[in-house]
Amino acid sequence: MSSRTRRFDRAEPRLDHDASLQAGLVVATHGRHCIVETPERTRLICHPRGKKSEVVVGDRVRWRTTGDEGVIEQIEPRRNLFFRQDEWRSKSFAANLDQLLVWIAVEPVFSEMQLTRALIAADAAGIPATIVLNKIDLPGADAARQRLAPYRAMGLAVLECSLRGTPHDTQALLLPRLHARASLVLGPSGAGKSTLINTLAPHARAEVGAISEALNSGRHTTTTTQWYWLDGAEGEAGTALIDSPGFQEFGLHHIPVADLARHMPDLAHYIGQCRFHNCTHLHEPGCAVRSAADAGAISAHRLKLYADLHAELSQPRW
Ligand SMILES: Nc1nc2c(ncn2[C@@H]2O[C@H](COP(=O)(O)OP(=O)(O)O)[C@@H](O)[C@H]2O)c(=O)[nH]1
Ligand SMILES: [Mg+2]
Ligand SMILES: [Zn+2]
Repeated sequence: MSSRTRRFDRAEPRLDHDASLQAGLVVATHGRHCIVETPERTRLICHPRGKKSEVVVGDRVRWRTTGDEGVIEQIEPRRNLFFRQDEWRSKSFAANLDQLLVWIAVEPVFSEMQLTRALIAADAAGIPATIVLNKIDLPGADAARQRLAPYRAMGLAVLECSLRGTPHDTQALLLPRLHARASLVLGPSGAGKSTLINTLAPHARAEVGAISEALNSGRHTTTTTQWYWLDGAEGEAGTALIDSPGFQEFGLHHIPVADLARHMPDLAHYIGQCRFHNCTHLHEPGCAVRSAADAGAISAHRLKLYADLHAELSQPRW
């Protein structure tokens, strides 16, 4: 897919090299401050230079010390950037990701629209996605599983787990998927994201807690994005989970409406077969996407999500 090679370097990183600068990884952001980790794994508070340069978790940066703190002078070019584009603002989640882990649960019942939005944004950013359905110990597990059937059928990895179950099973299931990758954990509040990080990275969580609390005025809910190394991952090429705060809205205004179907794999499979090359798959004759839906090969609900998103992205923004 051509979008896989597209780059989103919105912060316009500077490429010039300055030997007096030190390398670092942005592991948390708190408004204008961020926490940078050195290659030796020490962490310090840094400020980005200038008003425009926005650093995000996962950014590789070059920085210099000023007293106890640091100033970020350069952001290395990003391999990818996962962000949403709401009507009036763009919100970056994290950069340089190997995977999006969409973390949903049997309860609270997940929104398929939010799930679809996250998957479209990931595809547009060239980031592979895995869905994890948590809390399969609860009675609604079968219904949740059925709602996820179309996602499995379109080729996505859909895992199931219960963090209430034995931690060992969860680790055996998840660790091979996470190994040596940086995974952004994204999902609704209450789905078990904090429980996941407590299970897989209890040590990292405690460590990050102290420095973050100082910046975050002691709040315990996730209000900022945080990078966690998994325990025991040192020397193993680095397995990391990135926890992010919840969101109300997940705008896709950065996706051209004509590209929408291309980022939905179940629809994308048919788009080359429509009679018209610029088919919107809403009403044209000879539409292969709608025929596939009529034949049951695309779920009616997914086609409805597509139509709703198409309408949203077609609205003039001014
Ligand atoms: N029944 C059940 N409850 C779970 C499971 N995983 C997490 N929980 C509970 O779900 C609630 C929300 O979890 P939390 O990790 O705070 O969710 P977050 O908002 O996504 O960070 C907590 O009370 C957890 O104990 C699970 O697999 N099964
Ligand atoms: Mg949480
Ligand atoms: Zn069509």
